[in-house]
Order: sequence, then C-alpha cells, then structure tokens
Amino acid sequence: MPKVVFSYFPVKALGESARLLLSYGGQDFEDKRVPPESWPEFKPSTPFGQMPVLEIDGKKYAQSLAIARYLGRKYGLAGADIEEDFEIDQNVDFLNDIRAKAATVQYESDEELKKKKHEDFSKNVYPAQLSKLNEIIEKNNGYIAAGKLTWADFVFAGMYDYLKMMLQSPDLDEKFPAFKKLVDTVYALPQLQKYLAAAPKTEL
Ligand SMILES: N[C@@H](CCC(=O)N[C@@H](CS)C(=O)NCC(=O)O)C(=O)O
Repeated sequence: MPKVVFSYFPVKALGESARLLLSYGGQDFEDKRVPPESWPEFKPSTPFGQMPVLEIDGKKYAQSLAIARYLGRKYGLAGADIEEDFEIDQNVDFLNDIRAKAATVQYESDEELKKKKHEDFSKNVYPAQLSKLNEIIEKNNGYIAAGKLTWADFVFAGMYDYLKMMLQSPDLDEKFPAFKKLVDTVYALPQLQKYLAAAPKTEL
C-alpha cells in the first residue's frame, strides 16, 4: 500500500471529500490538519501555495476536484463511460460555481459591499442555482450525477457545511431536503464509519 499524507486546514470545506474518498477506498493515510498558525511555513512546500495537498509516496498533488476525481476513478466511483464522466464533471463544475459565487461574498473585506453582494445574490443568483442543483439531485435518484453514487457526492457532502455557512442559509436543509438526504447517504456509508468515529468534529 502506498504511503499517503493528506494535508488541509482543520476543517471539512475543500478537504473533506479526499478524506472521505481515501477512507472509502480503505487507504490508510496521515490526516495532517495544518493549523492556520503553521500555514505560512508550510505554504511554500505546496504545489500552488494552497491546500489541500495529497502526497503519495512523496509525490505531491493539488486541486481538490482533481484529487477527488483521481480517487473516485481509483475506488470505482467514476462514470461507466466518458459520457457519464462528462456528466459528473459538468455537475461538479456547476456545484463549484455556486461555491465560488458564495466565496466572493464570504471573502469580501469591505463589510458594506459584502452585505450588498449577499442581498443581491440571495435575491438574484442563489435561488435559481440552488433550485437547479436540487432538480439535478432529484433527477439522479438522490445523487449528483449518473443516477448513482459517484465521487461527486463526496465533494458535495464534504463541502456542505461550508457551503451552507457561505450562503448564510442555516435553513438550507429544510428548503432543499434532497441536499441533506444526500449528505446523510454519504455519511452513512459503512466504509466511512471508522474514519468518522475518529475524525475531529468541525463546524465547517
Ligand atoms: N482550487 C483550489 C483552491 C484551494 C484553496 O482555495 N485553498 C485555500 C483553503 S480552502 C487555501 O489554501 N488558502 C490559503 C492560501 O491561499 O494561502 C482547490 O480546489 O484545491
């Protein structure tokens, strides 16, 4: 078995999909949770000056979605053909669009502009995006794509709390029950239970 080290901040956000996928695949890994105060020292050693980073036998790989796609392929969670792979990528990219839009609000440093952006997006952007995502999940038997469990579901489940916080939508579970149901489906997978029991509980 290769030696695997997975590095990310001590939150789920963009890192949890890989932790879940590694656990699903039965891969032992060092779950390195880098505290913010150690980040400036660690940053120059990462491929793009960002985390997450997946290290396999000393070789470092970055980009959360590329990591999740790779692990998905490795553990039988990809599409059955290139068209299904396309659909998975497409729907993950859409999910990532929602995350990226909300992130422009979350990381806005001008408080007044932040408030304005949130009001604007809550009225004019998020409702259509979230309804579309809900429709996609309902059409896919409760999954993100291809009508079955794929690595995309691990991306969604892993970032759900982070997304909810950035959307400033604590009632997301009630508004779109398909979201929470999918998160629960992923977190109930038997292959994940050992990891989940041992992993630190985090809000995001
Ligand atoms: N596209 C990258 C984005 C990674 C990213 O934004 N990482 C953030 C944490 S969520 C980070 O490392 N921030 C610290 C920094 O940029 O110095 C991915 O999906 O992995």
